[in-house]
Amino acid sequence: MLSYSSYVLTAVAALLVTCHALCKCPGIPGLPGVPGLPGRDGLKGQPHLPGLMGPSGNLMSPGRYGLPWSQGLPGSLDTVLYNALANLQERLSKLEGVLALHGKIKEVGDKILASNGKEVDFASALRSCEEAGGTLATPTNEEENKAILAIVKQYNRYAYLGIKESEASGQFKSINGMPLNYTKWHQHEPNGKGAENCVEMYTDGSWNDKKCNLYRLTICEF
Ligand code: MAN
Ligand code: CA
Repeated sequence: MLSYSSYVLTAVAALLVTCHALCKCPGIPGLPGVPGLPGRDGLKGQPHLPGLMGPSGNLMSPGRYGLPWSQGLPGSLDTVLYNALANLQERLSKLEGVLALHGKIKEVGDKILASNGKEVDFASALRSCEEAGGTLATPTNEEENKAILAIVKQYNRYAYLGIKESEASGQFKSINGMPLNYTKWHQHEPNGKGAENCVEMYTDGSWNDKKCNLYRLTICEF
């Protein structure tokens, strides 16, 4: 199944290609990301980008000021693109609401967390997350740790986190290579001394270094 972002990107790309073909405009600068649009603000705690507010605090109307990514396009197309993005954002926000209502996703900051409910070894868990376009959930602050914990509690199963011990230094690092600026080790952990290279989350949210070949809940972040 395609992810939402794939649909958004495909839709925006299709629009831009169409506009470009229609107006033979001098060139469309790259999309810097979707600007904040009016309307529903996403779920609780979901930050949104600045929004199209002019200096007076009024909504910047499409076609009047020009959207940052549509410079050189006539105002009418500006409006078309603006409306298309606003509709997509509204639609995505509704779908996120439905999925959250059904307990299928948790949103924390810009991350979406989800589990397939499966307990597998670390490599298989990571593979499933990557095949779905994400990675293993890796808490980088207390808020994210709590959101992952909510899923651990939902399934009442320990989960592997996206953290591994590096062969060379014996230090635990995020699987994206970043150092751990936030940790939630259980008392006396990590204690594996090189023999426990993965990390599990307990049902109280604390962490334990653990062997990688056990069966633990898969929780992904997107
Ligand atoms: C087991 C393993 C270890 C853990 C200790 C804690 O031996 O789960 O990873 O550190 O229990 O007592
Ligand atoms: Ca341990």
